[in-house]
Amino acid sequence: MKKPLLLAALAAALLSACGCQQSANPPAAVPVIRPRIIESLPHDPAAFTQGLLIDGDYWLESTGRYGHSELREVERQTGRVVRSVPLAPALFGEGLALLDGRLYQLTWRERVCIVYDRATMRETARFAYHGEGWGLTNDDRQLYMSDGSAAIRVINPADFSEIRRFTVTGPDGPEHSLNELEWIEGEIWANIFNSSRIVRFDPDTGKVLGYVDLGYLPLDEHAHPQQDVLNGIAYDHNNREIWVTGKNWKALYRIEWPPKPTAP
Ligand SMILES: [Ca+2]
Repeated sequence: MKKPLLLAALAAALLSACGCQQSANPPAAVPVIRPRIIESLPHDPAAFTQGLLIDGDYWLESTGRYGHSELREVERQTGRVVRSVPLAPALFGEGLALLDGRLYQLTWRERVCIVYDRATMRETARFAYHGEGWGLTNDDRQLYMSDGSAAIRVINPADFSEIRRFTVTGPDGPEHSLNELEWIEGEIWANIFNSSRIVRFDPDTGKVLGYVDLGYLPLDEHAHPQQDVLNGIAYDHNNREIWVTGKNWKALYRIEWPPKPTAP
């Protein structure tokens, strides 16, 4: 087979293997996937989710609002809060990351990152930073932080100094309002504030790799009067599962990953 034909066949096979539903707009170069929901688990509707990650059998969650912010360790299957650490009333909890046995919790406008020992959930340090704190994740070496703009800061976990920063840029320009973050298989996924979309981007360049549209989630089944926007992405490295939730949602949803081919 000649090379162009081989490449064309390869591309067709890859497209077929993806099988995810592609949107006609934006261009096919930036795919939009709408993965199926595989299962759901209970989520505390009093939890104003600002940071979420998975550690074995537990959700680790940072909740927001002044006077209500907490760091929580929650049993995944039942939603039972096993341990919680309240923040001072003047602190608004935001993004959360787990790196080398330490939990890093951002605050919204207070410019302080609280560090905890994962095992004891006791505070061990505080770091200052400039601007607002929104989302936080890591690649096992360094932290990645959002602040509500289109910028991502790469942070040294030893002293919270900024190593570099980049702008998340899609086909229509910078993607603003980047919120909760999750490192997933070499990409970063970010909630876009006030939308049902997640943007996937390259952590080296900030180039947008695709979008996840979750506007179809069956929220009516799990509606809560105080239910707020989609926010919260957690990846289970052991089982290759992706979970999402929202502020004050009654459920967490596992979305199909990797996307399977749809029926012809
Ligand atoms: Ca997360």
